[in-house]
Amino acid sequence: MAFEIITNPIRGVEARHGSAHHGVFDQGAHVWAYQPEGQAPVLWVSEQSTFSPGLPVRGGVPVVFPWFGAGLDGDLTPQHGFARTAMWHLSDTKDTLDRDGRLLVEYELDEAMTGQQDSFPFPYRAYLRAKFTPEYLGIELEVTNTGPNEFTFDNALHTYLAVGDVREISISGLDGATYLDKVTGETLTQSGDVSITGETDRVYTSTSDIVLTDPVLGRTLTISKSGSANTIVWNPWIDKSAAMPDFGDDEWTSMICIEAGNVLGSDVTLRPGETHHLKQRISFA
Ligand code: TA6
Repeated sequence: MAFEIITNPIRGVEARHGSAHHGVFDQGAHVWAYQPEGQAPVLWVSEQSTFSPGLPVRGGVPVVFPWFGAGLDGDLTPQHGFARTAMWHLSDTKDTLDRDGRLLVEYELDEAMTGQQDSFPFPYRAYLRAKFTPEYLGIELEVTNTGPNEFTFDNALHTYLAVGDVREISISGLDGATYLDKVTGETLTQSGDVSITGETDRVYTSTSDIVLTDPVLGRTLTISKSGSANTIVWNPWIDKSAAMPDFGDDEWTSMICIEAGNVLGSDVTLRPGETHHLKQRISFA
């Protein structure tokens, strides 16, 4: 068995095998490290991130549920829902790191664990499954309506990817997709590949695979997904980075968020007993 239960900085699962390094925090079922043997870290975590109970970790893959941002009407807190700061239960591990370099963890959350949130008074059961392999990181957020009434929710896997220099990357796969530009408020259509030349905060309507080309790291990642109507692309650039206490002023050059999700007008409605699966796979092209 190559994984261990850690408590520093906060409780979770951490695994090292050779130069491979993977980690998940119990808080938020928050995947924070994925680094297969011989690879540079794939996920980005701010050096200024807090690791305090109840505060979101800045980086890795925050789980956004049951609302995105402040919700469709802009009146919900905490930002991006309560799942990323809730204590999830580690319900399963499958560790074959010593044999084939693979580790699977499963976390569980339900309304009894987070308490009935005034803003989300519905019984549910959620699972977060993360599969660490030498070839890919697969993450799934599964939500089941265990109550008598239908409910509607947003979700997202708010993935922070490490890049050599965000000004040099290219993101393909969104050509022709419409997007909400949250910086200007405009709704536009993507033409060609996406490059990052300033604060970028876009919610695309797209189910396509994304290819992230990083000439500085000399790496190409493919980000595929299912159960996801949206792809969200975010880089805070200079001013927004400086305004966030848990984000180093110069760190914006080393990250890009490429997120799978169902947000804004693409929220998910589950009738009693129905289940939704949101999946994202990050693989080496
Ligand atoms: O997914 C992009 C976004 O919605 C941005 O607007 C920005 O707010 C980012 O999420 C980070 O949000 P957070 O609550 O983690 O600071």
